[in-house]
Amino acid sequence: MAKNKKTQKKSAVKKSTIESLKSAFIHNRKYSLAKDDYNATDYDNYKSMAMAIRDRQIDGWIRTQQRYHNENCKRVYYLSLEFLPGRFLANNMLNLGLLSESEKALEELGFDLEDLCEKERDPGLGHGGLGRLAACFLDSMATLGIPATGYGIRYDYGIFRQKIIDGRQVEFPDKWLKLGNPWEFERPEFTLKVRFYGKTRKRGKFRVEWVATNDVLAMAYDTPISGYRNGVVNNLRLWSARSTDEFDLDYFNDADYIRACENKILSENISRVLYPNDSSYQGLELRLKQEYFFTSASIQDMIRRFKLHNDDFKVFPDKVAVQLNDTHPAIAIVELMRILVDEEGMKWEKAWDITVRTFAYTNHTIMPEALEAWSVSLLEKLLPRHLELMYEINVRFLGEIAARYPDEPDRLIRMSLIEENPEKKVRMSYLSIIGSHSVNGVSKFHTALLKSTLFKDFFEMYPERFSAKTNGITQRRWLEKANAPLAGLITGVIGDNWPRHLEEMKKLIPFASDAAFQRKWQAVKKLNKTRFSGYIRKKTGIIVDPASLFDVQVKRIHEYKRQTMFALYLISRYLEIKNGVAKDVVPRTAVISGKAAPSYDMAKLIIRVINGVAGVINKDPDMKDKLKVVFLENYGVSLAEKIFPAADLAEQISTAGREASGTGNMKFMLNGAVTIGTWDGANIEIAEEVGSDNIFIFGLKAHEITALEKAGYNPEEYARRTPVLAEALRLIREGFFSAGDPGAFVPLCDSLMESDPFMVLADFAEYVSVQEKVSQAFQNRRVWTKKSILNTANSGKFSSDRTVSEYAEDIWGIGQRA
Ligand code: 26Q
Repeated sequence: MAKNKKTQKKSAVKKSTIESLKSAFIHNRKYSLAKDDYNATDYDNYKSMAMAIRDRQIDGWIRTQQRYHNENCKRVYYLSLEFLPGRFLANNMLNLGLLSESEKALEELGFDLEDLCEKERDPGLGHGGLGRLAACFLDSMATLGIPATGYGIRYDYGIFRQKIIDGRQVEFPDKWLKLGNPWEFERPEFTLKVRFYGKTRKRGKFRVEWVATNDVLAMAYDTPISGYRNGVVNNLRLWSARSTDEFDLDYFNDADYIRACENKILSENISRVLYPNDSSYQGLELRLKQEYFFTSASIQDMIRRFKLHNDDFKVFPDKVAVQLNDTHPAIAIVELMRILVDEEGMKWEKAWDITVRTFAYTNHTIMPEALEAWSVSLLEKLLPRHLELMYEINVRFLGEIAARYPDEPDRLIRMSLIEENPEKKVRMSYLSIIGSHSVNGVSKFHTALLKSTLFKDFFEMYPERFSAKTNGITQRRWLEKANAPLAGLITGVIGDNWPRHLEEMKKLIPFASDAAFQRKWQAVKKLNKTRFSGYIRKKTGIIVDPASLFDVQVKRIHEYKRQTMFALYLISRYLEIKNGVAKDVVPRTAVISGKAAPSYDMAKLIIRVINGVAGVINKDPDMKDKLKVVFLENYGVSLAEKIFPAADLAEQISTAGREASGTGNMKFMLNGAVTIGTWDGANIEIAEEVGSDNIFIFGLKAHEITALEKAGYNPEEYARRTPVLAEALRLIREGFFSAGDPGAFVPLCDSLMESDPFMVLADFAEYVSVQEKVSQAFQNRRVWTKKSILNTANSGKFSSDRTVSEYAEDIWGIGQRA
């Protein structure tokens, strides 16, 4: 009886929620958009619903921020040049606990939730892993009740939109704000001045004035970030550049006036566009301006907030933790020093102690070409005071090294912040280590490599600063939202705790071999694959078989990630099927997606090769039902959400030692895909969790790669030893996959045959033989399904909730809340 009453009450509440969502929708459409049933566009309808949901975040937002304020608690600031949050609508519904009510409300209004969600533009404010990690962390920090704010740039143009035209990547500008953004709130009252150029003037022993600067304004835009059903709403604050409105009135003539206006317009270019390069450091002035612009505004904002409650900077590190997402915001270290020393008049030693205790640095790569080093001459011009401070930091640091290692002058050269040749540059990673109390890598293996190679000297000097924080992903977006059918099946068996506590997935282990559960698991995968096949057909016209093995590689296109090796494998299968010598005939559908940096010629050529191979294979009648190759354009968060649920096999095949962690690997695992991968990054920890029977590992280990490089690597030898590889390379070189442009792929073949810096050929033979094992395993449905279930069941470690808790405990010095 009591239970009955409770259910009755629940359904009454649900009903009234649905009614109120419906009336909010109608109200918003009419009074915010001035539209009705007749003239509302699809986007208007999306927006009306978005506003209804956003309004339901606001009470929690105000309450949460008020509570942080009243409690004067320690705050975490996550500084990142990149955020890839994905679409907000369905995710906010999910986190607010309004998903089913919203779906029903929309249905009663005559709309389909999924269709409406498709109208939202992805905020593409990042390239890949590092930006998506920042977004997963925001979700986890709000869910764990951590008082955190994300700071970044509100780029007018996000990462370019990729189209494939004649097999080639073509870039188009991503004007994502064109139709407005219902999730952000403009905060003109939080507009801060950021200074550039000018010169310095001494004012006492340490204190210096920075004058005659050229100023730009930073205007705040806030986006609420809801925790998972806990009432917590944190803030993502993105800065947009505005010109100052001081006008110099003595223009000599019209031309001066025009030039003055031009300069004002140019200053707003700072937040215009995300640099699309994630592979090589370029050292461009506008990029440095972006880094300093958002960093300076964010530090000013933190200090303003700190001063509301505290009057002594001594306690700053007890109230403020700043996490640097790679070195991109590292100039923040120097900015805080400048404010403490020059503006607050603090002694150097005290200011430095506060700074070091405030900052923590996360490294995401050991590849030397991606490491930031700003030229001294550029710094001197753009940030003259910061350069002086960097020199002072360096002099003192070198003094420390000399005192500690008196007989090792080499160390001074190796560890100096200043690189001397060929041009004087400041090494931003060294600055980040020296200026932080914590340095972390993003997987255990990556951290071990940092300690033994790139940062060896620093690890010897400050061992206590280094730790591993293995990346994670939010299971809310990547399973509950992206894969509702699987989420539903899982909840039916183990209950609904896993969205907060992913370790609970372990409860699936006893069901891994259960025949009835396996059948349900297979049915869900089949459903997802069938739906995704429909998507492939709609977007590319290619018809794929949902029963085939979906073999997927999605990530940025980069030589070290070795999409080339996957392409070579597909060619080898093509040849073997064609020649009737294929050992297995398990039908496969290869799915590849990812963007290449516009200036990275080799990566763009790899895209062309894949499309060339796809063209030949897909139209060959002998391949029908056996092999299909699909390149999906414009990879991003929203496309990823469609792909992961449909994958059987995840390609994680980087050259060992190069992939810091990977997070796509975790999204596949969570969705029940099995990994084929190298002993690299988080693959190693995935193998540890899932067990060697449930992952396919192959290839040279990192130390073997290094040894082979030292011994002298001759890729041609490997091609000679593996005839099908030699044949594949010959066909590529001779234009078999580039009809109409026979020489197109010669540079790729030359690179592979002459130097092969990422050792594709060295790993190829073993890769192919492990792929055969994959096919065999896939043929046995029960064997494969068990592996698939065990991947999901053992994915608990890879929740970003776990990652963020470790940061909170070990780095930020805040105990677990909520
Ligand atoms: C640097 C200088 C100038 C302009 C751009 C850049 C730049 C921008 C973005 C350099 C690198 C990036 C992105 C790096 C990245 O996404 N790294 C990935 O980070 C993930 C999260 O830790 C890891 O899982 C991946 O292994 C790592 O590749």
